[in-house]
Amino acid sequence: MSGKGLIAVPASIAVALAIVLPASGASTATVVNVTAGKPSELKFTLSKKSVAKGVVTFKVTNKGMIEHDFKIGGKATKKLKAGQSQTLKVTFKKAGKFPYICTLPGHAAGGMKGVLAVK
Ligand SMILES: [Cu+2]
Repeated sequence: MSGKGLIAVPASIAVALAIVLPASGASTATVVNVTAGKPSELKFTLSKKSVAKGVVTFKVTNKGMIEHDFKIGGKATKKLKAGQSQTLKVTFKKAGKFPYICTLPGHAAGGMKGVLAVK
């Protein structure tokens, strides 16, 4: 009877672990931090210029003043307002060079694009 209160705490810890565990299930979890709107409004900064093939998680944050998105390998984030972020998971099955762009009108043409090497 007195143990009832003690059970509640471990249960909440178990829930927290369950959320964390699926990510570690992947053999190699590659994370690339993508900053949009920095160092200038129509630029991206990626934390890695090349990644190993497989599942890559892009953590995209808009640090600019206007809306941006991030598109690579046929997948794209929603339009992110200033300060917003979104995680995008993309599976690269083959090595190669994968261009990324911001799809908002004029942004890629203005320099908001680049190439990620997959090895
Ligand atoms: Cu943009």
